[in-house]
Amino acid sequence: MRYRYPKLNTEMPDRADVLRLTPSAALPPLAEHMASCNLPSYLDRSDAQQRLCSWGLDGTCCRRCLWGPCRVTDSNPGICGAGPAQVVMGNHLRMVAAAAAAHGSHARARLEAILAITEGREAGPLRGMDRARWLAERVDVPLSSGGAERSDLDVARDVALVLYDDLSKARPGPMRLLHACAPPERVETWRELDVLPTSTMAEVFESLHRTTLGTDSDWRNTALQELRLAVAFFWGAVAPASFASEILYGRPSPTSGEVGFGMLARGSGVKLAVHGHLPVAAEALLAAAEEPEMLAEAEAAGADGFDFYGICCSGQELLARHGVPSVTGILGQEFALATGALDALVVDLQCVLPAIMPVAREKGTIVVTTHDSNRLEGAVHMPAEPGTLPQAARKILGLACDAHRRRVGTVTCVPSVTAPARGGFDDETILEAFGGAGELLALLRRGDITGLATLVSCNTPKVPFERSNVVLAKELLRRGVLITTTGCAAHALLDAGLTADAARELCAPRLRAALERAGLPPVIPVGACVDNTRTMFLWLRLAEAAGTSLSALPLFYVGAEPGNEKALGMGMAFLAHGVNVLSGFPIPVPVPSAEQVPGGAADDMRRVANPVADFFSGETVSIVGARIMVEPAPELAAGAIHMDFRRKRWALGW
Ligand code: BF8
Repeated sequence: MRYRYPKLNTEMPDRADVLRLTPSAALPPLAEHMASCNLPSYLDRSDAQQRLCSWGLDGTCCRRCLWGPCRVTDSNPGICGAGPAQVVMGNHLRMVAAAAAAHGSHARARLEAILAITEGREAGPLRGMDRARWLAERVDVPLSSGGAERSDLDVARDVALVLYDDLSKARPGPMRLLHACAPPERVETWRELDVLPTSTMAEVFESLHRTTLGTDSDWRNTALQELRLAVAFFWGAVAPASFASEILYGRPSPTSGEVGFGMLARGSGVKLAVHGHLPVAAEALLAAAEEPEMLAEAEAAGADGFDFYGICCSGQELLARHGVPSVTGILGQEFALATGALDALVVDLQCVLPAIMPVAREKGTIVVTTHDSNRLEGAVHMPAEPGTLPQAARKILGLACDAHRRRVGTVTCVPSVTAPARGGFDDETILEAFGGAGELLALLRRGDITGLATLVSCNTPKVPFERSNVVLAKELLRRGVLITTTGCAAHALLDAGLTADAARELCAPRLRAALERAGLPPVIPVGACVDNTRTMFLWLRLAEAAGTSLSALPLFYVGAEPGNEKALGMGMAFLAHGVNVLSGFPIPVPVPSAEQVPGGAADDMRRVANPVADFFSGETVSIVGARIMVEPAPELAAGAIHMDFRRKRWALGW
C-alpha cells in the first residue's frame, strides 16, 4: 500500500496495489486495455489526487459559511468559534441529509409513477397489488367501501399518498409507515430520545437549517438530529422507495444465471446497459424491446433483438425481477464502456460518473439520460417521465439501433470472466425457504447460524476494487454467518461467485447444511440499496419471533467499501434501529484520529480525544443499543463481528 494516513491509522492502495489485490479477474485486463487506449480510469485519477486532504478526511474542514473555509482543532477553533466536534458532527449531518434527499427523490419518482397509473396518465398494470394491499392494511387505507371491495387503483393511490406524506409533509405529526411497522420498543426509544421525525423532507430541511452559520452549536443536539434524520431516512424514503417498486413491478422472485463483464460478449443483439436506480425507464425499455416493430428495427440494424445488462442498483433491480445479467457496480462503469461492447448506456439517476463520457465517445457508445436531475454533458437527453414512457423507450431503442449500425466493426475487449449467480430474494422468500421466522430463529439459537450480517453499499477507491466485500464475506461464511447483500457490494459478491450454490462449500458445515436444506445460496442478494428494507423486515420478523429487540440479536450492518453519502445514511438508519454498524473505511464519524507524539518517530502516534467518535462508537450503545466500528482490514473486521456475535449470544444464553 503506498499512501499512508497515520492520522487516521490507515492506508490507501495505489493503482498497482489495486490491480495486484483485487479479487476481480476482469479488472486488470480492462485497466490495461484502457491504458492502451489512452483512457484514464478512476485508478489514475485516484493516484493523481493523493495525498488526500487530512482535514477533509477527518471531517474537521468547515466550508459551511462564507467566512472560511476553516481548518479546526481544539486549540484553533473556526472563525465563528466552532470546535472540531461541532464541525465534524455538522459536516456529517449534511452528508446524511444529502443521502436522505437522494433516496427521497428516488422514492418520489417511483410514487409519481404509481400515481401516473392510478390517475390514468400512464397505462398499467400495477403488478404488485399484494404489496399495496399489505401496506393498506398497515397504514389504515380502507380496502372496502360501502361493503364493496375498493378498486386496485383506488387502494394503490391512497397507499402512495400516505407514503408521499411520510416523505414530504412539513407540519409535525406522526409518520404513518413508521408507526405501523417499526417495533413498539423502537418507537418508545425514539420517543424518549425525542427523535421521532416529521417526514424525510422536513428533517432534511431542518438538518440544513441547523448547520447554517450560528445555528445549532451543541454537537450532541446535532447528533440527535442526525438520529432523527436517520429514522426519517429509512421510513420516509428507503422503505417507501422499495415498496413503491414492488407495487409497480411486483415482488422479485428467485432467478439464476450468470453475471459479470464477460456477459457483454454474449448474444448478438443491440446491446444496452441500464444504469442508475429507478427501474421506471428500464422496465419500459424491456417491455418495448419485445414489440414486433422494435424487433424489426433491431433486425434492420443487423442485430438479433436486444441484449440488456445492468449496472449499479438498476442492475440489481433487473437481476431480481428479470434475471438480466448484472455487469458491475459504481467503480466498474467506465470499464464496462471501455469493453466497446455496448451500443447504448441508458442512465436515470444517482451514481452515474461523469468519467464515462470520454470513454463512451471513444467507443461510439450512445449515452442517454432519462431524468433531469442526472444530465451528462454530451449525452442525449430523452425524458422518460410517467405519461411518455412507452414512446420514450421506443425512441431510446431506436437510438441504440442507430448506434449499433454505426458501430459495426468496432473492436471489443471483453474479458471472458463470468460467474454463476442467483438473485431475486426478499424477506418473504428467505423466511419461506427456512420454514418461517421460528425455524430461522431455531437455527440461530442452536448456532447453526452464528449471526446475520448484511453486506451493502458501494465500492471505494480507498480499498482494492471489491476486495473488502469479498474477503469479508468469505470470512463471515466460514464463521457461520448468514449474509444478505444489496447494491454495489452485491455486484462484488455476485462477481466472486458467492451467490452461486456451489460456493456453499465456503460455509461453516452447519450453515452449509442449513442453506442446502433451505435451497438458498451462501450470499443472498435482496436487490438494490433501497431494498435494505427487505433485510430490515427479515430481521424485524426474527426479533419478533425471539420476543426481543434488534439490538439484542447477533446482527451487523456492514458497509465495507463506503463511497456515496447514501452509504452513511443507511448505516445511521440501521444504527438508530439498534443494529451495530461496521464501516470498512474511516468515515468522518467516527474517526478516532491520531497525532504524532512530540519528539517521537514519524509513525509514533497517539490518539486524539474525539468526543464525536466516542459518542458513535460507545455512547450510542446506551441510547439506541448499537455503535459504529471502523475497520479497513476485512480479515480483522470479520473477527470483530464474530466476537460481537459471541457476546450477544452469551447475553441471550445461547
Ligand atoms: O444506491 S451501492 S455506489 S449504486 S449508493 Fe451507488 Fe453505493 Fe452503488 Fe445504488 Ni447504493
